[in-house]
Amino acid sequence: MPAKHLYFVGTAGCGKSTLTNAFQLWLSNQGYDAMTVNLDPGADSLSYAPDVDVRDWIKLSEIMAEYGLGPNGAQVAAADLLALNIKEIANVVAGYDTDYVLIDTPGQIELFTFRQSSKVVIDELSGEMAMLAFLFDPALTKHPNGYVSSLMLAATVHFRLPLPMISILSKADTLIQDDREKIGLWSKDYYALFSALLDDAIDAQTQISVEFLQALDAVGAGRPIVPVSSDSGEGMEDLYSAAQLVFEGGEDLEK
Ligand SMILES: Nc1nc2c(ncn2[C@@H]2O[C@H](COP(=O)(O)OP(=O)(O)O)[C@@H](O)[C@H]2O)c(=O)[nH]1
Ligand SMILES: [Mg+2]
Repeated sequence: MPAKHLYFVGTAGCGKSTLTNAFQLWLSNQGYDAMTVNLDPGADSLSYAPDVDVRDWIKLSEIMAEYGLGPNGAQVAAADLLALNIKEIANVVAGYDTDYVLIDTPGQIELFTFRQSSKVVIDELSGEMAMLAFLFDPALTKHPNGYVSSLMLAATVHFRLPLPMISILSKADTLIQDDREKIGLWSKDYYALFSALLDDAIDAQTQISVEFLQALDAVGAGRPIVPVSSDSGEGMEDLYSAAQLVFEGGEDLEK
């Protein structure tokens, strides 16, 4: 059985690194073998020690000095250098005998989503058994317009990176029960989200949100969201089940 590769993707600060670590601990406690890979060359300080760390190959400070770049230019160069080094990194990862490879992606989502190099990275690193977990940031997602914005971002990521994807409501412990129920309902029922949008003052932003939502509905971008908290540990089993369903049941890779 080849290792299952799970990429954690989402906006800066949405909780990718923390969840990579928390989910590895949870899997280990359940008796599974799981390893972690940090793919973010720009990570200043990580809250955990990854098993394989791209910073052993690519250092942002060295790229800045060598090419005379500022931090943003260096991040972009690093994303492309990652593709040049990925064969070697993938060999190191493949040397681990493990069930799950948990991959922590760059803090800035555009570096992973909008660089052609990411497709090379995913191909080399993970082969067939790979999927994305897109993390919805709760602070944004609890407002109807913010939910639609997050959904558009998730749809963009899914469109760019042709892997099956599940939706995670990150940092669920920071939400009151009412907001969690609301978000859960919106993720299952677009009509509930439509009516929440229309409950707000109907300004230009709301009108655009409604139109985007209709388009997203038409392409079937929605999927039930899984609330997870790295702090309280809740939702880890649901995350595992959702991932297993994709890995074993097989969401159509072309979708
Ligand atoms: N309350 C709470 N805070 C979290 C959780 N996950 C992450 N955080 C905090 O959110 C911040 C950003 O997390 P991080 O994992 O570095 O985000 P990343 O940029 O997506 O990798 C950190 O201060 C974390 O401690 C969570 O489940 N609950
Ligand atoms: Mg991070």
